[in-house]
Amino acid sequence: MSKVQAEAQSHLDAIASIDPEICNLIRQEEQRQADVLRLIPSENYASRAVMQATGTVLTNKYSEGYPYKRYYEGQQYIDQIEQIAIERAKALFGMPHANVQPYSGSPANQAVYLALLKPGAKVMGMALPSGGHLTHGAKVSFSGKIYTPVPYTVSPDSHLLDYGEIRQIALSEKPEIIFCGHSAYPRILDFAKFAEIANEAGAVLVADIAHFSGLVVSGAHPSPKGYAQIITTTTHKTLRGPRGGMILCEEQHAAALDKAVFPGLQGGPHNHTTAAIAVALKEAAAPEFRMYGHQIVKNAAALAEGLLHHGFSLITGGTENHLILIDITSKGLGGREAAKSLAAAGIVANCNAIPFDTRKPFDPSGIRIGTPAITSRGMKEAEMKKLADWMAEVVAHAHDDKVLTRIAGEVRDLCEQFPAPGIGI
Ligand code: DSN
Repeated sequence: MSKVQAEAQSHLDAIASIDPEICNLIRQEEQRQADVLRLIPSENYASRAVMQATGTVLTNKYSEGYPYKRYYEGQQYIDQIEQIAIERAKALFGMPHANVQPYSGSPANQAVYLALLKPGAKVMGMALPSGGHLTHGAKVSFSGKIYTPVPYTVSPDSHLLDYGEIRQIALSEKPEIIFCGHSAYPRILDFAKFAEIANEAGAVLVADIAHFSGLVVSGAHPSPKGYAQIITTTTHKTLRGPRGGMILCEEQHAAALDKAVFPGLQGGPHNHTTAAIAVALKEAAAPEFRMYGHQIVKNAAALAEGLLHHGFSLITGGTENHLILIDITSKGLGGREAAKSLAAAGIVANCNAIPFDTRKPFDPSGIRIGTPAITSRGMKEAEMKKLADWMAEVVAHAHDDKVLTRIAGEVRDLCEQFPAPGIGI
């Protein structure tokens, strides 16, 4: 039994006796998370404190409503927990109102639609293949089916946002809301420009900062505060909380958004998650978190430099945030093929469409990687150089099991030197 499995034994003892099958799978997942380089940029390691909060009796309680205005009795502790989470969220993001109940990022965005729009209304957002999110008006999502999407793309040449073109589209289409935010755009967003465009077009600006909210609170990415009237985010990506969502907004939208979350979309809030969000927000307010956010960006830059040195083709030529999008076809591989080979070598990424991709979404041209999780383990620039070397070796020997197995062993050795937070609680 490995060290991680031994440690995991004690905190999983009750599951082990009731349901050994599930217990065993959880243990194996813990070991996997300990042993590999997790590069999916939307994933992270929540701290031991955050994980403990999610495993408490708070899961037993129903609390429809908001602090001190509930439909059920017995809320004397739940009210305090949710109020603390709200106050911490407001303080951290500098916004006058916070709702910490959305079950995740998509429900948070759904609440924005429900609060502000009638079906059929025009919504402008970054197109999915350009790096946008499903909920920003993609045809396959509720946002593109119930509302009228007005997509903007990145420039076909530079793959950067073209704010002049975004302005033109906004002025001619007059959408009611404009989403800025992304899940695969490796550059910083210019919130001031977006706000100027939204003002001119008479639209409400919504910043979906799910991917980089941890960078925003640590000062490693500009804040949308003062530009976007509404900010949505998940809590489990760069913010390192539990899986959840939040909405922050100006007072004028507070009542409508609260009503949209409950009773519009959701029933009782997940109180165990709310407590874990409160804990994560406390951690994110600590000075070490500032350093963490900046190190994520430094690591991504170092990794990009290493990859460029090995001749990888990076969308936009590099990165300014936590993620890197690689056109892997220039190495003679498809995105899915490359992701599978990397995973076999202990380097876990996801295949991803690149802007104007000519391949199918299920087997696109790109690989998306990011540094939030490996930075949570304490890895720095030196490890990024090593990682770029391994990635180059993997793509050069993508179907050589001997090479991939050898690298997986080396990756495991490196991982042992950087214990993952929250494993084996
Ligand atoms: N699924 C998330 C991501 O991987 O970016 C976005 O919701």
